[in-house]
Amino acid sequence: RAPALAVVGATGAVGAVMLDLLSTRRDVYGEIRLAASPRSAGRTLRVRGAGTEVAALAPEVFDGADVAVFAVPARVAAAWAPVAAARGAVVVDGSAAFRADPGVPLIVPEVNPDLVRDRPRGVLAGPGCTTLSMIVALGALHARYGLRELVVASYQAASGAGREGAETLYAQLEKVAGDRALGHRAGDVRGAVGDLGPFPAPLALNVVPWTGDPADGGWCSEELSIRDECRKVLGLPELKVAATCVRVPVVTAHSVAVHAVFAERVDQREARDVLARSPGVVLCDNPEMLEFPTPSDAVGTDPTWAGRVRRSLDDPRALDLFLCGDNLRKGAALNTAQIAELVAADLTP
Ligand code: 2RA
Repeated sequence: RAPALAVVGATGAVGAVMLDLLSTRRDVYGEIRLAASPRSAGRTLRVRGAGTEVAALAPEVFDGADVAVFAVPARVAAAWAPVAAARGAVVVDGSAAFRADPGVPLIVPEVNPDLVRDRPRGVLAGPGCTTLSMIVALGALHARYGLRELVVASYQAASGAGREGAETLYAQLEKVAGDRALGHRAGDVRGAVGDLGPFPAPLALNVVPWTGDPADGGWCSEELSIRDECRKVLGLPELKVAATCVRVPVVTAHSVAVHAVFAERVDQREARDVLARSPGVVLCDNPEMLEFPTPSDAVGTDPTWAGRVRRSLDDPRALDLFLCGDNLRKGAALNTAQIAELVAADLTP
């Protein structure tokens, strides 16, 4: 029989994208059951064209499920993934709960698909949305040139901080829209936007060099996560990574400016070809025509968009490039769905 799937967190923002993906990608599942917190349970959502009632999250949800995808906050995943695994489901978790766990492979299907068979705890994880905005392109370049060092600056969208993040940006934009008196004196935007929501500074008419929580040495947690996740996915535990994370007034789709140093000399045309030929990457790099990726063009799409590919002027082994990807699709639901499809294929005789 085709594998049965449980979707945990079906009513959230990432869960909604997951249901859309399940309804539009190749159908590899038998039964699909939906679960969410008791507060959201009881609703009927459409998946594969059929109304499906959302059950309250409980151990029985996983009975008979072969695969369980989790689109929930890390604390919920930490509590419930072991329950699902104990009942026989292979868990695919999109949260941060297990990313650093040495017993849990961190999977990006375009980069390290074979690791899905190595699941000692019955749990697989995907990286965070910022790593996922760049890792497919970087994995392809690494396979050709051998990655040695990364210096990256992120331009992260408000929805990376959840629905509250996107709502806060919209509310702030409404307050400042059309006011030409703003943006000339220190603090005038801060005074105008009102509630900062999940951000430490105004996001409208501004950029904020901080995402996540404080970490040692002045880093923010997202910067350390990017380092850890790139190392783990690429299997490069010594990779040098310096990240600066910045929140920008974009609703959805993260961007990353990358300086990547390789073991070998790079060639601009060949690097573009490598990216253009890589599944999951679209090359959009026509500088003469001022064509390059932007988040407002990448939003709602599946691939990583790559452009501004240049050989560094001062290092023939280094490339500079600009990448964009939808943080709710490849950055969350799509990567989880792709991993689950690999598991389903592995479970299907
Ligand atoms: C964000 N939490 O804040 C996401 C990144 N993983 O954009």
